Amino acid sequence: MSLHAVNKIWMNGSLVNWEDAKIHVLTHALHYGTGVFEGIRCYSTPSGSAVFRHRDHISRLFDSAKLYYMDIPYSQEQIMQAVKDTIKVNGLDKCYIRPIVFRGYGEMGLNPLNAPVDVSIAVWPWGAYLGEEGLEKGIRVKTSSYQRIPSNTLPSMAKATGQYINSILAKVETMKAGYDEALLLDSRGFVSEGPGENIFIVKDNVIYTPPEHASILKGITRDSVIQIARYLGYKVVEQDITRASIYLADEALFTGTAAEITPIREIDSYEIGEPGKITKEIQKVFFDIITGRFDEFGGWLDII
Ligand code: PPE
Repeated sequence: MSLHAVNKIWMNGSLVNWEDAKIHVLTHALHYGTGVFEGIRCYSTPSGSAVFRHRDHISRLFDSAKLYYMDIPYSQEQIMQAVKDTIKVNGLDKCYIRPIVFRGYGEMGLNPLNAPVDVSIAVWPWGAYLGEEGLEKGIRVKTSSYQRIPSNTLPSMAKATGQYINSILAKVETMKAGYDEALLLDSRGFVSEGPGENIFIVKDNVIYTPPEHASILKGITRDSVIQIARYLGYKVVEQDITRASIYLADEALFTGTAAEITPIREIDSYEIGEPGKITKEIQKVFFDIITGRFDEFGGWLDII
């Protein structure tokens, strides 16, 4: 990812130069992981650049902040406007957007409540998260020996910076074992999600995905795929999924803002195969929606 292609970053209400977007080493969030963030994509459409499911992402950012006792000193509308301003000032027609709300400099120790709440928004060009070839041909996934953090330990609904060290351990472990991406099980041993993606499987033309209680982040792409699949006439079931049923799936795919819709062609030592019919159908509709060529879900695009 070419971060330096970008000139300006929004920080606490103003657009600052790239090289000035700095924080102190005694920033609370650096020491204790007390930050919450979003990953959003902006796509190029015939009506101009459009932020995908903008309101839903910003509203999840506010929910994550609430779970970590942070009051964001801006309204959702102000943050949405700031996102648009940041994209425009950098002259990008499509990009990845990373808003972050974090406990800043001013107080150390485990009580974060007196540390300031800082907000910044950066954008940068970010291509296929798991590679162009992955999007087309599917990726190889391995179940991690690390479990997804149970939701009575950390709220999986929150997209908090500190929670991502769990994802990072799983990701590095599986990369070092020669795979493209990890799959995490929940503390009960059921399938949860990838380090930065939700998972779906297809069996006998029915689509399955783990429920909220399987310690997942409730992905916005996950929700989009559920809605698209139902629109296409498929049955989608949110239920606990065992390891074995993943191995025996007809099709499997990861969803996420960064990963978009990435087919899975192998899990552990089991072959799932080339991207299947339903995966390809959903992928096509998704890519038509985000590029403004599918009116049915046009409301998901916030033209800037
Ligand atoms: N689960 C996790 C743990 C997760 O981080 C993401 C997004 C998802 C599911 C999918 O959620 P959604 O983007 O709303 O469909 N992961 C973000 C961060 C990736 C990164 O490497 O950084 C993302 O895709 O932007």
